[in-house]
Amino acid sequence: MNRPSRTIMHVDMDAFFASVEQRCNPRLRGIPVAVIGSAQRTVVTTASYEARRYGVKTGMNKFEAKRLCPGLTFVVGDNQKYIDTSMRILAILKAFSPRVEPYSIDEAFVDVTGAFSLFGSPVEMATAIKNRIRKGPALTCSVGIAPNKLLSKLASGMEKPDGLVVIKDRDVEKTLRHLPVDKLWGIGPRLTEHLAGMSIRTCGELGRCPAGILRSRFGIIGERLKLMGLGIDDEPVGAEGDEEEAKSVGHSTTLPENVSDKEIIKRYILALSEMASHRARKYGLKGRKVSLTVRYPDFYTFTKMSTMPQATNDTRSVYLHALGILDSIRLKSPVRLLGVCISDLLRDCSQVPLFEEERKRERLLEAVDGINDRFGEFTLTWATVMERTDGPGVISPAWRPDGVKRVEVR
Ligand code: TTP
Ligand code: MG
Repeated sequence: MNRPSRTIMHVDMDAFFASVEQRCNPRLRGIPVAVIGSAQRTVVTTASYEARRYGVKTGMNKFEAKRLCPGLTFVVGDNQKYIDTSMRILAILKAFSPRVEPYSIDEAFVDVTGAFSLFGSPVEMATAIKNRIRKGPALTCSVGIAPNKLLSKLASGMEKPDGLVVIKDRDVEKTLRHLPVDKLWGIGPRLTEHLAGMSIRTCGELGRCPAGILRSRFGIIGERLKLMGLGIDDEPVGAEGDEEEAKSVGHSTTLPENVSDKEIIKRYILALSEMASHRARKYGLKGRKVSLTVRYPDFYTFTKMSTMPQATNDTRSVYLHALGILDSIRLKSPVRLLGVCISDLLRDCSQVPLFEEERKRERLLEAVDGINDRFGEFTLTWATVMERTDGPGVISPAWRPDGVKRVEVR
C-alpha cells in the first residue's frame, strides 16, 4: 500500500518534574534530585540526570534511592507547577503546527507535514522549538522526527537528554533490524515475554514473522504487531478537539497500608464514590453502571460492575451500589488499592459544559494520573473523609482495569 509521506515530531521533556524543580529552585541545579509523592508509600516519580548517574530510577523507593545516591535531595512534587509548565510548552508547539497531540504531561506529537516550508527543514524547526522551550520555560527536551508516531517516539528517546534524532524512511529497516521489541512504544514486558517465547526478540524478527502466525497467537493485534516490527504506523496525530468523550469517570487509590477492616474499606469507597460522582457532575454526565476495583498486595486486581436502575451522578446511589458490590465479594486478603468508577455515561442536559480552559487542565491532570499507572504508588488526599492530610503532590494512580479512557479525579 502506498502511504502518504508524513513528518511527525515527538517532543519529550527531559527529567520533567525534576527539571521543573531545578528551574524553580537554583539550589537544586546541578545536583542529584528525586521528585517523590507526598504519601507514605511514595516512590521516585523521576530523578534528575545527575541522580540517574547513580542508578536512581522512576519507581524506586526512597530508601533504595538514597542508598544508591547518599547525596540525593528529595523534593515533594507539585502537580500544579507541572501542569502550568506543560501548558506553556503546548502553546509553543502550537505556534509551529495546529496538529499537536498532548500524549502525557511532558510529551506531545506534532504533525509538521508540510509545515517545514514555512519554518525551514524539520531539523531547523525542531531546533527552533528546542530553543523556544529553553528560553521560555527554561527546560530541555528531546525531539524525534520520523515518518510516523511510532518511530518519532522511538527517535526522541534515542539520545536523551537534549537529543534531536531523525529517522528517515530509508533508515527505518536498518534502525529496527536489531532493535529489541520492547524498545517500541506499546510493547510492554508481558508482550515481550510472549514474543520471546516465539523466538522473536528484535523488531526485525517481528517484521519478518508471517502475519498469520501472529494473528493466531495474539488475535487482532497480531497484524498490528507485524506492522510495528516493520516500523509502519498510520495512526494520525489527534489534535485537540478530536478526542472522544470520556467513557467512564472514576478514581482509584493505593491505600497508605494494606487494609482488611471492612469499615475502613467502606470509608475509602465513600470517598472514591464522592470523587467519581463529583467529577461526573462537573462534566455534566450521568452513568448507568458502577464498578468497584480491588487490588490485593500481590497486585492481583479485579473489577466488578453493577447496573443501576437509572443513570445517576449522585454520590449516595453510587456509594450504595459500590457497597453492594463489596458485599458480594469475599475478600481473600487485605486490600492494597480500591477504585470506584461510573460508566455507561449519558450527557446530563441540565448541566453547563465545562469551559475549554478547564477541560484542558483536566486532560493534563488525567495525563499525570495516567503515567502513574505503571507504579500506582500514589495515594489521593481527601482530608475530610479520610481524615488524613498528605499535603500537596497528590497524584492518583490511573489503573485502567477495563482499558477504557478514564477521567480521573485529583
Ligand atoms: P517521563 O517522560 O517518562 O520521564 P522524565 O521526563 O522524567 O525523564 P526522561 O528524560 O527520561 O523523559 O515522565 C514525565 C514525568 O512524568 C516525569 O518527570 C515524572 C512523571 N512520572 C510519574 O509521575 N510517574 C511515572 O511512573 C512516570 C514514568 C513518570
Ligand atoms: Mg520526559
